[in-house]
Amino acid sequence: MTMKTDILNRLKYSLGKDAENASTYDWRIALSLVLRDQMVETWFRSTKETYAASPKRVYYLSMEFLIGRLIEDMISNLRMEEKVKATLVELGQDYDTIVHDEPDAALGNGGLGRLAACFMDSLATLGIPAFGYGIRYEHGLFEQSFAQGQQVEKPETWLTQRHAWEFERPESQYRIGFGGHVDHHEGKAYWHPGEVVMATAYDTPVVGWNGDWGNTLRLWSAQPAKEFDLESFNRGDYLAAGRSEALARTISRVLYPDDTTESGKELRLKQEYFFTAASIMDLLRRYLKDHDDIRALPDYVAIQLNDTHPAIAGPELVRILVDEHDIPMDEAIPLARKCLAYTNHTLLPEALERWSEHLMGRILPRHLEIIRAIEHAHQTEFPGSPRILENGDVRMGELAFIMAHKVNGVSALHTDLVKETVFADLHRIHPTRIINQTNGITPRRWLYGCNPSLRHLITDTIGEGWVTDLEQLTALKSKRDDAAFIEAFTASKRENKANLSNWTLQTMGVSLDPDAMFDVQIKRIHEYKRQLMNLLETVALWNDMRDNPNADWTPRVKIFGGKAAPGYFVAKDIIRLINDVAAVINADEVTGDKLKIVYPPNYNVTMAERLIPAADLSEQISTAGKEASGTGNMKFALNGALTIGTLDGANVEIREHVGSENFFLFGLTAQEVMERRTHHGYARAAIEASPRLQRVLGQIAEGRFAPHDPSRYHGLVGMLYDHDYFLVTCDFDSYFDTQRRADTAYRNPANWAAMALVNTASMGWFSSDRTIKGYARDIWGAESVTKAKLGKTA
Ligand code: Z2T
Repeated sequence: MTMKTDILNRLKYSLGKDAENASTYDWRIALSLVLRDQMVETWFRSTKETYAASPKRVYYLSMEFLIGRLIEDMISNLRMEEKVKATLVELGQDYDTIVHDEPDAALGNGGLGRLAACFMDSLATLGIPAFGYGIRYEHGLFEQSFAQGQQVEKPETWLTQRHAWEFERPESQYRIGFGGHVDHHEGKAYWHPGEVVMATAYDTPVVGWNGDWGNTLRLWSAQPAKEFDLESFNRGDYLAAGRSEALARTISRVLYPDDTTESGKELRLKQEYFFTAASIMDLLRRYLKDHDDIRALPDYVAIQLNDTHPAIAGPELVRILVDEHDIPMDEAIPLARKCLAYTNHTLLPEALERWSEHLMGRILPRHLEIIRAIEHAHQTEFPGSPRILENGDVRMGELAFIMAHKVNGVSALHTDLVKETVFADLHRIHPTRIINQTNGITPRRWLYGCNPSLRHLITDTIGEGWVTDLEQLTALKSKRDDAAFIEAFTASKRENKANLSNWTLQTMGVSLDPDAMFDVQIKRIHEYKRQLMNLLETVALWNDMRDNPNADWTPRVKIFGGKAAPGYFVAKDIIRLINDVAAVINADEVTGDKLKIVYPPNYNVTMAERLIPAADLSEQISTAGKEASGTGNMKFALNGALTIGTLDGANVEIREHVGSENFFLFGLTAQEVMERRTHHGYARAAIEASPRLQRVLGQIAEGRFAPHDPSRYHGLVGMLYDHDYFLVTCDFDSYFDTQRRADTAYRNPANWAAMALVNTASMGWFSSDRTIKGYARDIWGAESVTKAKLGKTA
């Protein structure tokens, strides 16, 4: 059968529509179902091969999977782009319209969730048998709009449409208990939960490159436990009967919108336990189907904890081993540890999860007992070591560390800081436990998929092997002196910039000059990421341009994108200031097209795929020591943008790979930052030493950008004078000067393009395939089942 007939059949039999009456949505779902059928073949074959090989399986537990759209992944990984395009032409449908109709699966806040999605793509491409486990949130990250420049949040509703990629698994249901009490009889513990909800599995196949391997992303949805309710109901306990239904309705309802700030809410703890417990039960059931010795579990199961959110996995696994398999506590703890590993994603103290013992005891009484046993065992072995239980709190970082056989940081610098700061004492006791695995990005989405013009140029030059072996890009380095190639490389970037300009024109009514430097900062809005410093530099540049309007300025477009956590008021003020400044500068006829600011609302994965290929300059300007890694930084450099950045996170390693001459470095180092904070009045001193900064702060404080509400930004400016914890003021001059060096470099287009090309050609190491091979080798002891086909995996 042809793909055309397949699609028409799906339209007819799955959607009940004929071609005459089908909407874009109908066509999109019909096409998705046809593609899903293809994936199922790979998926079944992989499942069979996994059972036959009985290898170690990897379980990636993550509260977030920031997937974005799936349709283009499916089309390109199945190598069906040409076929789909041709078929849609036959059917009189527009490919782009259909592809863009899919809503983003925005089940994550930022880097941590996107990393999990890149890892799923690499695990499948490498043929490593793996499951991703998470929550099937009914509402993903909120949608952002601006009203008079201020962020407005509204609920995200991706599941009001049919999610064509998933399969509901009513047979994979588990009862998840909460609360109640624990009885002890003859040395055994019996937990009697006070409420129960059901976890139902929804599976999305994740197919790797070429359709060679397929894994599963299994997301849990909460459902009322009906039989339990009926029992309470019959007992006349009407409140208990309703409770499980109410809990079930809320538990998988919505993603918490905080990235690196902890909310400490009871519902959040319930979400964490809900998906962790379901995942552990599920993987144990799978294991016990083919194995009878529970003590061999670590030979077949590797569980990765994506930050501390699933750290309750430690006590949960111990609970099952002790209470259900009668393994003694002192044996159960090290057995569980052999299965578990923990990735730390931040050093920010406000992000480190702690739950009050009181809350933990109320929601998970048996787990609190087990946490005390874990604490006791560790203190007995290492007297005086850091405690899990401190000041009436359960510290999840310490719990995760103590229950993991490996703990990893996400960049070289971050890993050093993990050893020196948050886990310094635990590191002394367990000196081989902390290791580094620098983050990576999938080249399938972040070059092949998002940047077709560069993809074609590269493939025409070096063949297609780079898609699964990104280090092959180094072959492009020799092209830096090839004028024809440089011209083609420049033309590809220009095409992407023109496309972006069309999009901003259509969506925001602003067109951009494709000859201007496109300078992009897209990420969550956070003080440590210093969008404010970028904006202050923009205002300073504007002042200089107006002072000297006839000078030969390098035209710039400043592009911002990102959401603020709804309760993070300083971040929301920064958003409002960006929009207020944009309104004034964009209306200025003196500077005109030489300086523009655009801030498209509702930044998400799909928007990143549009903006990154069109960027000339990538803003990676966090206060040194604060950005654990960054992964956007990698996406930009891979797509031929130059970075302006600090020595923070993975910037350090990016600079080493691309060469310091192809990277705009500025600012204090992590050590200097810590040192500077000990100087009394460092911010005021920095401002007094910088007339340019003084002038900008004066303008903002006077209401230049909010004439009808001149005191609007007094708080923000006052904060810079008095606290400035993130050293915006101290790094400002160095940042401004480095921006002017970028201006100068941009005026030599051939040289700029050569530098950009070296960036692209040097980014092979940042493939998430490399990262996953590192985890497989150093943490999981897992292997590729398809490695014969893929060649080297080491
Ligand atoms: C997050 O995206 C990150 C860290 C978090 O700490 C939480 C969230 Cl939601 C709890 C980010 C880091 O900020 C970023 O530097 C890093 O690249 C990313 O995780 C992936 O490791």
